[in-house]
Amino acid sequence: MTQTNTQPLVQDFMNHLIKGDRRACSKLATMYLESGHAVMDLYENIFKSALYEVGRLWETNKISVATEHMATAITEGILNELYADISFSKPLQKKVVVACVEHEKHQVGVKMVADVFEMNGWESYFLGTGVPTTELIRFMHETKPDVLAISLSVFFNYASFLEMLFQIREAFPDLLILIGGQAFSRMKQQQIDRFDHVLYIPDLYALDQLIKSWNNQTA
Ligand code: B12
Repeated sequence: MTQTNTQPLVQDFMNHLIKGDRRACSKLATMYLESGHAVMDLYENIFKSALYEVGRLWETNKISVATEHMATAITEGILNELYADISFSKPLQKKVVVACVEHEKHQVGVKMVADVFEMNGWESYFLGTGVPTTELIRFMHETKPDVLAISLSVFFNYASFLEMLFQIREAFPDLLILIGGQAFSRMKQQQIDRFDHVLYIPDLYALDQLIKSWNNQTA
């Protein structure tokens, strides 16, 4: 694989997104993969960077809410298209439930998280946004995951996160919970360490390493 300066590609991808040019976005993603990059690089270096930039444009009123929604919808569509091209490791008998904190509306990042688990041979159940915690718990009783992965992007949903954690802990006292998302990114490690069996993971590369280390232990 050749090293690429991704900044021009991010800019191109973002311009296509805000123009609503799905075909150009899809083509850029395919070309990036064909040039030897991994799906995870595409997610981290192109999609994430472009969406963060979309967020900055929206925050500074340079694009409308509608344009921002369109940009996200296109990216999610491409994630779904790419699913067929992802190369998966040999299936392991490991399961993860992947969900958002109740009231949280951001699901693109955590959808990528589900894909990274699958790439590593895990079965992932991606629930996305809007699942009440009681229903999540019911689902987990049925599926009996080895790990729960949850995402929180906006800090004002932090109280919902604490409430959710409390309810999940009552039902699953020892279950390992991975947390991630922008709401945690500026938090001090001590604030996270006070929760038992909870690990904060900043990005897909760190997640991939962690899953690989678990898989090696059980191999
Ligand atoms: C698209 C978008 C939306 C869409 C989401 C639609 C959807 N289907 O997801 C909609 C329009 C619904 C939305 C709504 C809002 N949004 Co918004 N949104 C965005 C935007 C532009 C992109 C989000 C995204 O997909 N990013 C790309 C993904 C790949 O990145 P990521 O989420 O960080 O995920 C990565 C890591 O964090 C990590 N990760 C994430 N979760 C997890 C979980 C685990 C377990 C692990 C291991 C890792 C992990 O993995 C990913 C890959 O590295 C961001 C801008 C930004 N900086 O992200 C704003 C942004 C997140 N939104 C913001 C805000 C303020 C809002 C609103 C409050 C706006 C409003 N006034 O209504 C509402 C909140 C609604 C709610 N209750 O949640 C702020 C949040 C600020 C904050 N941290 O508090 C941001 C940062 C924009 C900004 N600059 O101000 N938004």
